[in-house]
Amino acid sequence: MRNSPYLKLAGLLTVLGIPHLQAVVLDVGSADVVNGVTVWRGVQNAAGTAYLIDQGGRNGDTTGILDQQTGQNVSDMVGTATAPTLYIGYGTIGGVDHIGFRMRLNEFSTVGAIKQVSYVGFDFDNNGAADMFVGVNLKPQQSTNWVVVIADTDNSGANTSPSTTTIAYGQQVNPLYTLSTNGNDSYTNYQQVTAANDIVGGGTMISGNADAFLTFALPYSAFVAAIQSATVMGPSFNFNADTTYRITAGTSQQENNINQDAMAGMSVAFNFSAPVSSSGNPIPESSTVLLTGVMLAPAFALLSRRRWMRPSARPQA
Ligand SMILES: [Ca+2]
Ligand SMILES: [Ca+2]
Ligand SMILES: [Ca+2]
Ligand SMILES: [Ca+2]
Repeated sequence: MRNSPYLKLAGLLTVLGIPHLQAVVLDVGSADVVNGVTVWRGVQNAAGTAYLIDQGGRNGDTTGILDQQTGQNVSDMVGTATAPTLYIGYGTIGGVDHIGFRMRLNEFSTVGAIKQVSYVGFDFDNNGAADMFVGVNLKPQQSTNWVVVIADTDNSGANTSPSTTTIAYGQQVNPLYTLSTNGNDSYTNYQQVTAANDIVGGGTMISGNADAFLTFALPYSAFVAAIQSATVMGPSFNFNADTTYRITAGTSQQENNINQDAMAGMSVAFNFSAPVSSSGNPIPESSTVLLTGVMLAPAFALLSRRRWMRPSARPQA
């Protein structure tokens, strides 16, 4: 095992400080588990004790089911103890590293019927304030044209709850990614939840009708560049594949806020996840191969330090 090609690669990447993602193809349309390997990992709650599932907050609702505020259950994020609301995935699309997200919505409909923006929010410095949002825009004028977006915050609001966001949609820190014209391609997917694609949740139908998986991915390099842009965390923020951060999610009728469903109440603090990282390490269902490789890589790297160091970094004899 110690001399396996994977460990050599992991050790090399560790020494060189290059982010290394799980070497799987990230299929946005795949089941959550494929051939026993978890592709889409259910994100855990802040305490790391269970899946992060949507919480209520409207009119005393505590279920998170049918709690969206504008009347469209296609925008109602839902989950149960065995069916996560939010998933994260890492891998390659077309040979390029991508990061992806999947959310479980209460009602499956046609792509054209969805008039929403679905956001994942990120707290990179763990201060309880969202620093950036990534999502899919399915606004009416774009209902057949899925746009994966990275939205900055303009820092004028607290961004600690859905009602205090200042999402600067017009100031994207990256260009819009117009990745699909039909909602189902290599980067975006919308499908009915079934037992076949919802291996962990068993095809649960929350509130009596079929649920939907909304899935999207974006280039990892664009994700990192946005984080390190001056308007989000700043170029000095050291982000790599092992940096941990917390995520949450929301749906909205507008690009610049969250007004339909949030992971908790609109006026209470964001319901963020347990720490995740782009290498997937903090998420328990990481594949054995990945975990083993990452855990052993530093030791291997130490043993092989001279061999794998860049020539310029080697101590001079
Ligand atoms: Ca909710
Ligand atoms: Ca909900
Ligand atoms: Ca349902
Ligand atoms: Ca923050």
